[in-house]
This record gives sequence, C-alpha cells and structure tokens, in this order.
Amino acid sequence: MIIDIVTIFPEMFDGPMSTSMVGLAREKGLLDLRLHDPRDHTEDRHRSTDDYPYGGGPGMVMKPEPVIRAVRAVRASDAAPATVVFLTPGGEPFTQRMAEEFSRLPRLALVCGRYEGFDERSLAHADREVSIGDFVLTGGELAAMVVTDAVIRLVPGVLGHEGSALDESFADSLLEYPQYTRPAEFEGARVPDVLLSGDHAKIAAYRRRQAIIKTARVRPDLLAGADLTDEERTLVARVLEGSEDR
Ligand code: 6GU
Repeated sequence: MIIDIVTIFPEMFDGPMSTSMVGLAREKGLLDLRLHDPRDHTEDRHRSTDDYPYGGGPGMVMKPEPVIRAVRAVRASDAAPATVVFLTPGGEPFTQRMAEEFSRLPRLALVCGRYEGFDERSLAHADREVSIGDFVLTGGELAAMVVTDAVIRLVPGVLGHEGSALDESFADSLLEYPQYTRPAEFEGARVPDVLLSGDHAKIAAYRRRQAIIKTARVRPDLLAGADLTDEERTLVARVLEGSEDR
C-alpha cells in the first residue's frame, strides 16, 4: 500500500514512522510511505504556506496554492489512484470501520493542515475530510500518524498473528476483554482461575461477559451497535443500574 503524506513538517514523521509496526511494514515492503512538502510548491522568496484570514480573527490559514499543487502532484503520479483525505477537526470522525475501508485501498493520501486550518477552496480537492476526535491539535501531522498506524496494522502480512486484528476492541461494537500474562499472582492480585482452566468454551464465555460489562461501564454508547442476546441485554441493564459487580 502507498501512503502519501502532505505536510510542511516532514521531519515530524521520521521517528514514529520508522519504529515498531509501521517501521516493520516499510521494511517488509508492505508500506510505501511518501512525504510531500507544500513548501516545495511555493514561488515566493519566503516559501510561505500560510497567510492572514480574510475577515480577520486569530491565527493563520494554509494558503490554497501550495497545498493544491502538492495534492495535484500526488494525483498525477501514476503509481496508483489515490484517495485524498484532508485531516481537519471539522471532518467526519475516524473510526475502526474507516480504518478497515482505508486498509483495502491501493493508495491513501493524508493532507495535514496547520495553523487555523485550510482555505475552504482547498477542501474542494478532498475525497474525504477526517478528524481523529473531539479536541483540537496544532496540526494534522499527529492525526496522519494515528490514521497510518490504525490502517497499516490491518494490511495482510503486517501483524504477525492475523487474528489479533479481528478479535479486539470495536470489532463487535464492544471494548476488549481484560488480558493477563504471567505471573499468575502479582502483588496479591490473581489471574482469574477460568483463564488457567484450559476450557476454551468457558474462557470465551468469560471474555464476552467481561467485554460487555466493561463496555456498559465505560462506553454504553457503543452498545447500540452490538449484537446482544436477551440474557446479555439483562446483564447490561444490571451493570447500568449498578447492581452487577463482576
Ligand atoms: Cl485531523 N486536525 C487537527 N488540527 N486537530 C484535530 C484533528 C485533526 N482531529 C482531531 N483534532
């Protein structure tokens, strides 16, 4: 998969995109990461990429020409057709479902805004506008790294164990069940006996119950999309009214 990143701070990507899973995906040739600097598409002496907002107000706005020229250059290169995503707090929320969709693309271009945002006319060149959450970052660069990480781990061959991308948080609109590793007892806290039992059906039932309890406590909003039995709905109701302990 090709991921293009359009950013005026390409050096921000050096460490995070060379480490761990993303770094490994690049070494394996499963990710071709290409950085593009809008500054290379400026013509003035100061190579400026931002300017004051028309109508006044705080901060600076990304000038349209350098951004659009960089996006055009990405679209024009014939390696593969690119889906162009502008990263902005005003975009649609990034989700696991969107990560799965992006992971099936041959080429994804992530365009990072800085300052107070993009000139509205730049956004006409976007296939999608995406935000990574309800908070404001100083720029889209960290969001681009978040999206790259979430997407690349879903590309076949990147994770060692293919199942680990499936049986996890959000796969079934549930948070993940609690995990334990050795030692079996740590500072007085024991790993639940069922996990040491070797009874796989019992373990699966225990994990599903724990995932439902955790989701009901922390993210009850997710349960609207979960496929629950009547018995599981009763469990949710008991957690929400506070009568379910464990
Ligand atoms: Cl994509 N960009 C910025 N600047 N802030 C954000 C964001 C993106 N997503 C959440 N906050």
